[in-house]
Amino acid sequence: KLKDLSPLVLLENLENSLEKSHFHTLTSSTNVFPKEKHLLRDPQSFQQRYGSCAIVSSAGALLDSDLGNFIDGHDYVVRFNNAPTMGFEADVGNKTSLRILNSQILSKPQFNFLNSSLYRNVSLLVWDPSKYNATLEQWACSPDFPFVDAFFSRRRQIQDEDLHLMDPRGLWDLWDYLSLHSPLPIPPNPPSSGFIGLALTLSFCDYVDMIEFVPSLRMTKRCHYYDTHEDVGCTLGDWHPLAAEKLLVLSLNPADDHAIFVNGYVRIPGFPSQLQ
Ligand code: NCC
Repeated sequence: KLKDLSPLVLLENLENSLEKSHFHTLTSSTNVFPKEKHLLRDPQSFQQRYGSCAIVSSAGALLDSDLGNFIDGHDYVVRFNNAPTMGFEADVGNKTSLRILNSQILSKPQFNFLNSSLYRNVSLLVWDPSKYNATLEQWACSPDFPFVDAFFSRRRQIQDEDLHLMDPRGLWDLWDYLSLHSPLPIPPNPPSSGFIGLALTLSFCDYVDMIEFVPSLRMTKRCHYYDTHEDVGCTLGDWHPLAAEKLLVLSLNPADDHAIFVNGYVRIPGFPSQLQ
């Protein structure tokens, strides 16, 4: 159980369970979209190594954090969905290397996926949940949100873009790891974009700072730093197994309480075998 495992063992277990899993992006060797398979590209950007990486949660607690310079000082910065930087630079910085997008961003016109500057000149990683144990073919026939046309028409339009799609079975491999290491049963839904980002970056970063993922003393009912909507479910979890993700991240982190609860970040070393 979680409380008996050291941060290093938890991290090794995560690395080992992802190594043998489907936790990667779909490439042109995947036959699931036969007409478009040539449009799926190898994710070379995820094969490069970085020293310091920052994952910027979208939490309301980022407001008034003054963490912008700290975040921008990292070599690689991950953000999520439609979280803006413009107007919030002092608290969240403005550097973006990768944006992780759930499939709602591609499916709902309000997010303006094809035209918004939020999704330009950065690497993009899209995910859409499948049913547990569904095959790739079953998922491709009925994805959770109808994002597929937008994905491939953008690949056609902007050919040199670093745009990738997660294998949805990998999300459940990550869920299995979470479930196995959680003291209580977890909701039967895939992990949040934040936890997907952590699992991805641990394989190519020396260390990963997760900003306001484990809530600091600035915790607020506000869902996002960029809008006024209040919902504690955003921080504690309603659909995603977010509470279990946060407990696990806290257990992986060797940083001191001041860094976590006053400064607002946890620091997790990259996967052990990558650092040798
Ligand atoms: O809210 P969301 O997440 O875009 O946040 C990105 C990641 O930041 C972390 N977070 C966010 C808010 C908060 N108070 N605390 C946090 O720790 C989480 O790790 C989260 O993953 C998502 O994961 O993709 C999610 O997306 C939203 C929504 O689809 C997008 O923001 C677009 O509007 C989901 N909300 C709804 O569907 C209503 C959310 O459940 C998960």
